[in-house]
Amino acid sequence: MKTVFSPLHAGHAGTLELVAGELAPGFEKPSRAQFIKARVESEKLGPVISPQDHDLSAAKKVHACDYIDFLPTVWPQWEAAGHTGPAALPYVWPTRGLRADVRPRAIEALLGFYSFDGGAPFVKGTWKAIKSSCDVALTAAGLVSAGERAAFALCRPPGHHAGSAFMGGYCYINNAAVAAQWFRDNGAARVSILDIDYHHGNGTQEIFYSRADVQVLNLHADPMSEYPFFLGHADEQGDGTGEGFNHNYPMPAGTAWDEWSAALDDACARVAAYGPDVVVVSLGVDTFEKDPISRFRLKSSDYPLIGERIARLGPPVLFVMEGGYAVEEIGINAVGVLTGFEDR
Ligand code: SP5
Ligand code: ZN
Repeated sequence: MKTVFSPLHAGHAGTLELVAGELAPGFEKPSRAQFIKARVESEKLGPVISPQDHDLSAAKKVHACDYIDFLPTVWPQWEAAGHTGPAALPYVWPTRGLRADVRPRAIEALLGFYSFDGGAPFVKGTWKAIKSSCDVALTAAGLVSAGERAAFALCRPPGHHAGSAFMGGYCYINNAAVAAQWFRDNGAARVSILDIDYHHGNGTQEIFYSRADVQVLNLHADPMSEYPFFLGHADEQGDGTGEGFNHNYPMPAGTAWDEWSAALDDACARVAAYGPDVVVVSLGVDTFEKDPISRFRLKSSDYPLIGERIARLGPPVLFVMEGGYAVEEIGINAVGVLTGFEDR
C-alpha cells in the first residue's frame, strides 16, 4: 500500500507539556514520524508519496470556520504579544460558571477558548505541520477513493482528540474526521471510523455524534481513570438520528490481547452490520505494553493480527496515524498493522 508523508511535520518540534506538575518535553515528537517512515521503507510496504496541497474547505466541513481560521494565526499572535517562551500554551478555560459565548481578544484567552486541555502546544512550525497532516489524510483518502484497497496517511500531528471547535491531546485538526467527511462528499454513502488508539477519540465522537452516516467505534482506556477523562463511557451511543451509531469499548488498565481483541471482534461485527463503503482506521499504537504514557499490554506480535482482522471486513481502508509514544518500537507496531492487513 502507498504511504502519504510530509516532511513539514518536523517543524512541530520542541513542544512542552505538563507532566506531574512540571513542564516536560512533549511525548508527541518528530522522531515518531521518522521511525514510522523508516519502517515503511525497510519493510517495503510500498511507495512513500508527498501530499497534494488542499484548501481548508474540507477541514471546515467538520470544524467551525472560526476555529480553523484561528489556527494559522496562533504563533504570529503569540509573538506579537511579546511572548518569548518556547511554546504557546493556554492556561485558562471557559468551564462551568464562565462564559464560553463571548470570544475574547487576547491570544492567551483564545488558546483556552479553542481547547479542552493544555496538550496542544504551538511553536513556529506548528501550523504548517497541522496543515500538512490534514493534506496527508486527504491525499491518502483520494487514493482509496480512486480504487486502492488501502492507503496509509502517516499523519503528524495526530487528530482524534480535536473536536469541531477545539484542540487538545496533541491534536489540532481531526484528520480522520476530515477524511471521513471527504469520503461522504465523494461518493460514499456510509463511512465507519474504527479508532484503536489507547485514548478515547473524543473529538471524532463529538463531531459525528448526531449523525447516522458516519459510524464511530472506539476501543480505549476507561475514561474513569485515563485521559481524556470526560468522554468515552459505554453509555454514549449517539444522539437523535445518530443514536446507535456511536459505540465505546472502555477497558481497564492492564488490558492485553485476549480482552482487547474480543472488543475488536465486536466492533468489527458492528462495522460489518453497518455495511460501510469505506473504513477509516484511527491507528494509534499507544496500546503497546512499553508505551510511556499508557497502560495496556499489547505486544508487537499482536499488531499484524489487528491488520488481518480489519482486512477481513472487506471494504477499502484508510489508515490514519494517531498516537504511540514508544518511539523505538512505533514503526514496528504501526507498520505491523499494515503488513498484517496486506498479508492475507
Ligand atoms: C493522540 C494521543 O494519543 N493523544 C494523547 C494525549 C495524552 N495526553 C495526556 C498525557 C498524560 C501523560 N501522563 C504521563 C505519565 C507518565 N508516566
Ligand atoms: Zn492516544
